[in-house]
Amino acid sequence: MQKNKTLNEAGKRRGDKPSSSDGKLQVPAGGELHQIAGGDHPALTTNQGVPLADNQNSLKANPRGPALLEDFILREKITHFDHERIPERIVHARGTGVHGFFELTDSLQQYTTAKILTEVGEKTPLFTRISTVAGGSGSVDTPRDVRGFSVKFYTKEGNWDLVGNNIPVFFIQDAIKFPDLIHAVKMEPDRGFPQSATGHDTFWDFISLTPESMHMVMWIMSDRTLPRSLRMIEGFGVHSFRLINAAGDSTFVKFHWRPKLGLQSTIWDEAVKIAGADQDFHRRDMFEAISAGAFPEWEFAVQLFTQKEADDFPFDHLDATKLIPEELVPLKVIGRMVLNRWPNNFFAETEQVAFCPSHVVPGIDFSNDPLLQGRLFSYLDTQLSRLGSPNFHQIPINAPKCPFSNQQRDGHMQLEQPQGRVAYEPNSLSKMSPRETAASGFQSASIIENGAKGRVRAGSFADHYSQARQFYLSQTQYEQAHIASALVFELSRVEHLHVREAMVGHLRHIQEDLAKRVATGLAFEIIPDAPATAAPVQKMKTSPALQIIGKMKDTLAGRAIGILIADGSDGSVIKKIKKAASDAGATVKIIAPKVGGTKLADGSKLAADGQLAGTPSVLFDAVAIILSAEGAKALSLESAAIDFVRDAFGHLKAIAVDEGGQALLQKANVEKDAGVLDANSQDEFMAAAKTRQWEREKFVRTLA
Ligand code: HDE
Repeated sequence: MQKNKTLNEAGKRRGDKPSSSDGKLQVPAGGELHQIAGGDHPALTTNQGVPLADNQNSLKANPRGPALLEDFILREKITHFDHERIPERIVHARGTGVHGFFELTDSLQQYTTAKILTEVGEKTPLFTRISTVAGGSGSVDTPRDVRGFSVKFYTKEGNWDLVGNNIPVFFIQDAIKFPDLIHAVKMEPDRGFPQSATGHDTFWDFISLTPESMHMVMWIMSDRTLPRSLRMIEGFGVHSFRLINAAGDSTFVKFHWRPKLGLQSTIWDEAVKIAGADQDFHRRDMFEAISAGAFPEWEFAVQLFTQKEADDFPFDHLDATKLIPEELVPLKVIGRMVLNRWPNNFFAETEQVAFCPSHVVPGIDFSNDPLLQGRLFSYLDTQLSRLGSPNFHQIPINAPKCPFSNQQRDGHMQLEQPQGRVAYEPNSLSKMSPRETAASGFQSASIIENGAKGRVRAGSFADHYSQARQFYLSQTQYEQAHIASALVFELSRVEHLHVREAMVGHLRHIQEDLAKRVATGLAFEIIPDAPATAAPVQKMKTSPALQIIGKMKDTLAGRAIGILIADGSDGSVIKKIKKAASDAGATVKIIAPKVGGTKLADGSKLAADGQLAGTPSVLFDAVAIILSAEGAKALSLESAAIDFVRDAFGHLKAIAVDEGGQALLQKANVEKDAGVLDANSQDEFMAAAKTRQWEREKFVRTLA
């Protein structure tokens, strides 16, 4: 057989393999490519450091013969590959992680000794992971779902993990119900679907039998579970924690994250379509923002209250199905979080990061919330099975950035090589072994516990409807309609009539009109009976802080505008819109039938950012349709173009249109309203783009 010889130049191997490192490709008999080490390219080796001569071919008895077991290179590579996956998280499997820092702006010295909360101006490195709950790690970013909001602060006194959600309450009151809840929401075990969706029988069956979940149900049926961007969600520690000061006094605290870009959600029909258009919608948005230097930021705030104040609340703050309205205990902003660095490697960091609510630092302690108490066990336990070793704290993303040292030894994947013969404490043989820190070491709050031991749910946990009612009544009419419609949608997917009926029964305690709207949406002729309650439903003051619409910010920062063009479009109008949008902080993308270039009216060529068929308007917050008469005629024959306009209108977005573009609007049956604007009035378009055209909704869909 003819052999190809490579040159004996520096960095290349003499022998019978071809090379392309110098651009001179020599084709071997089989035609495969061999790239040779040299210059900045180091030698490719096995995990034992043995350089590889050939990474394209396994060892065979002859060129067309069987592979040989002796091929340790093939076996090492395939074995490693076979073991590349670790068990995904049983919940919160799909997540996006980013590095950043926390900066304290206001000291809590009066309440805590924790340095991270007392050293103003100090920047503490952190890693934040935002996740969905129900779907697997490869599921889409935009299901209707709670978002996990975990922050690992690498403080000078050890790691503090604040493992929260974007909703301030939870479904259940006691950790013993968590496996049931998660089994009910995840795909049904016999059929293996639905992936990442609450609209199925087992979820609503469990919920209908768990009245304590009704407050959370109001939140998950609201647009809070359909965020526009991970940069536009709030975060909550959910449980009450304790802060402990130098005198040993403790104060209760709830932790809050508030996004600088304000809150914004998509609407259901849009979220469904985004799932098809871009499965990674949120992860991509975060990646692009970090790459562009538009670093997302959140305010960090606390609600502080004493035991005495807690005793006067009309609910039990140890019950995770309750929140403390901001109007009752105002938020005190004490710092900010900025996310500014994408991980180097998704697996090493985002996948291997191990959050544990039990990771607290001196000055922070737990409350008796029974859900929190269960979590203090679960996370360490799950990390052992997920990461496979009690040494998971040595993985760089998990390792504290302050010195740490103890007498724990050995175990799978031990990376440390401790010196000396002492691995116990106390000892008198080592001059440098770690010892206790009496004054500044971790102390638990000194609390006197009394009462009878037993499996009992406290009577103070019995009110399941008052805060659900407060949440619903605090929403704008548009948000209430979305909640009612989401309930109709979800319950319409439930096959068992008795489950639908039971749910509507619960809604009667929350608000009679809500129950009626949902019953009508389900075509019930009789409204089902409400179940018995364990405690009367209280009338609580509405809390506007619970809205999304009230928390939207008047800004285009972090938002995206899409401009649809075709051959013959007016370049000057495109330019003006682009400038106005960029000046307002939005990103702008050009969409055209062909991505490589569109010939504008003046003969110049403009490359597009997205091809029309793959870039629907659901990916934007507002759109402009800039077309020549000819262009509009051509696009009128494209369903993607008609959907582009119709969806933008149906999703309540501002639309700027020039004379040519009007023809496409007509074809899409889009009539002019306050949100459909002349493309030459850029200021008006920018103002409308900052919000949704809520008034339009009644003309485009029937809401419950
Ligand atoms: Fe979790 N939860 N959870 N959870 N949780 C996990 O830990 C658990 C709860 C939350 O980005 C698991 O590492 C129990 C409330 C987030 O890696 C597991 C209970 C809140 C994340 C676990 C709860 C959360 C998790 C699975 C009821 C909001 C993702 C993988 C007592 C305050 C962390 C893992 C990340 C993950 C258990 C309830 C938030 C199994 C037993 C309430 C953000 O340990």
